Parts: sequence; structure tokens; C-alpha cells
Amino acid sequence: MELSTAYSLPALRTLGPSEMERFREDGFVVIENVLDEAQLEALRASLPKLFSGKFDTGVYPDEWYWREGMSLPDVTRHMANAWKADLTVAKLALSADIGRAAAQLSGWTGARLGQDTIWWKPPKTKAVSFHQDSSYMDFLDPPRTITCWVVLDQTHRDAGTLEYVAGSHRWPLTQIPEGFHAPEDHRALMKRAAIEAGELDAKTVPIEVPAGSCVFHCGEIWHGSGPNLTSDRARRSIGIHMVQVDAQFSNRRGGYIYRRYQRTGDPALDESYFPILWADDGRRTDWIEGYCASGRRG
Ligand SMILES: O=C(O)CCC(=O)C(=O)O
Ligand SMILES: [Fe+2]
Repeated sequence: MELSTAYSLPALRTLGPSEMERFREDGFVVIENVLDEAQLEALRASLPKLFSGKFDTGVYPDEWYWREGMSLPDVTRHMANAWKADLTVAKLALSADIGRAAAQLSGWTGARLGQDTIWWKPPKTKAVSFHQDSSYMDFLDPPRTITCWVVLDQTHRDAGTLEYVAGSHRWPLTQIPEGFHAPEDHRALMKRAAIEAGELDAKTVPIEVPAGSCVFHCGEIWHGSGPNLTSDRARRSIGIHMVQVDAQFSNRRGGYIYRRYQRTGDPALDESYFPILWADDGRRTDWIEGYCASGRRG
């Protein structure tokens, strides 16, 4: 295991026609045995550190929704772009192997990190509403994303695992949902979208996989997660949301957080904020390895 560089994940280097086919048909594909136990332990240890505001780099994540002593105890703990704060999350989120697999599955020439998201559901916590990740990508052209959902605990249908509607990536794209956290019925928006898509028999697939698995899903697929009904299982995961290497800021509205990183009069994505993980011409943002080792970006 390399401690001071972005994670090397060889299991993601061997995706073949059957994984491509699953991803194209279902909109998601499960790859098991990607992270080893040491990597998982290190990532699990970062979560309580981050949510108590202990940041390796001294820099805040871009989004931080749950705080000890301030937030409701029974909602999912959620944070975005923890890679800017925590060097262990950075080693995962900036992995070239995740970027290469994402580009391969999407048919892109390369992948940048759009953002990372932490999802921590302790026992007896509430659901996350079904949604399509691409609804949040309005601020980019093309408005597309692919997610690598990294599983830190063995998942279980009663412990609020992620659920997909296979094939729902072919339904129309909807607007950003309201009431994302702790909805009454986490599947309600998906059911409405299913009716609009003329899909009368939409079935959800609960993902039950071992810790260390990665699930890649395309930005258009409907997914969400139910409450953690158990009293003894944590459900922790990290989403790595990637965008096409040559994506640019769009002329549309949207992106109330990430558009702050747009330079005036310039639609280009800056590698300081949207680093290139992998590209078929060999490009990879040059400060990544140094940053993972020391927290410095050059
Ligand atoms: O982990 C969850 O419950 C939600 C994950 C998700 O929506 C994502 O990674 O895109
Ligand atoms: Fe999502």
C-alpha cells in the first residue's frame, strides 16, 4: 500500500466488455474488492475527524451539512469536497484508477474530479431522497457526470444501502429535487418520474455488497437510499463525482456553490478546483501526488 500518494486501485484497471455492457444496460455496475482493508480503515477514521472539524489542511470542505451538537442526530451526515480538507479522502478522490475507469465507462477521453461526497448513516438515521446526479450539473457543458460510489461498510437492505432503478438512466432528466435529506418517502420523486416516463413497473435494486466495493453509476440513473433501520450497523460511503475532461462552465444558471470557481469571462474549469484525474493523452494534474503527500499544491 502506498501511504503518501493517491490510491492505486488495480482492480479498476481490468474493466472489460461485460462491465461496459452492464453499465450501458442498467446504468450502473458493481466492482467488488477494489479497496484493501488498510485503505478502508484509514477512510473510516477520517469521517469522525472531518465531522468534528479536524482538517489536515486547515481548509474547509465546500459543503458541510451535519455538525455534532447542532444537527439532528437522526439524519444522514453529509459533506462535499472533503478532499480539500482531508488527505486520506484526497488519496481516494484523486485516484487515477477511478478517473480512468470512469472515462472508460462513459466513453470520455479523460475525467476530472467534479466533487466528492461523504454519506454517513449511523444506526437509526433517515433516508436520502431518490435523485439523478446530472440534475445538479446544469452549470456545466455538457451537463453530465459519472459517480464512483465507494462502500466503506458491508451494505444491507435494512441498513439504508443505495438503491437504483435499473434502466432509469433512459428516463427524461428532471429538475433539482427539493427535500433531499430525510424525506417521508425517499422513493416519491422517482415514482413520479416513473409515471411521467410511462414506466409502470419500476423496481428498485438494493445494493448489498462487501466493504471495499465500488459502484459506478451514470449521472442520469435514479438512485437514493432508505433509512438505516438497524441498531448496530453503520452505513458509510463516499461518492466520487467526475466530469468530462473538457467540460466547461455553461451559460445557464445553476451551480450556486461550484460556479464560485469560475474565472471571470472564462468558461474553462481550473485544475486547482477540478483536477484532471486521468486522460488518454497522459494529462494528470501535476500537483496531485505532492498534495496527497504533504497537503501542499506546489
Ligand atoms: O450514499 C447515499 O446514500 C447517496 C449516494 C449518492 O447519491 C451518490 O453518491 O451519488
Ligand atoms: Fe447521487
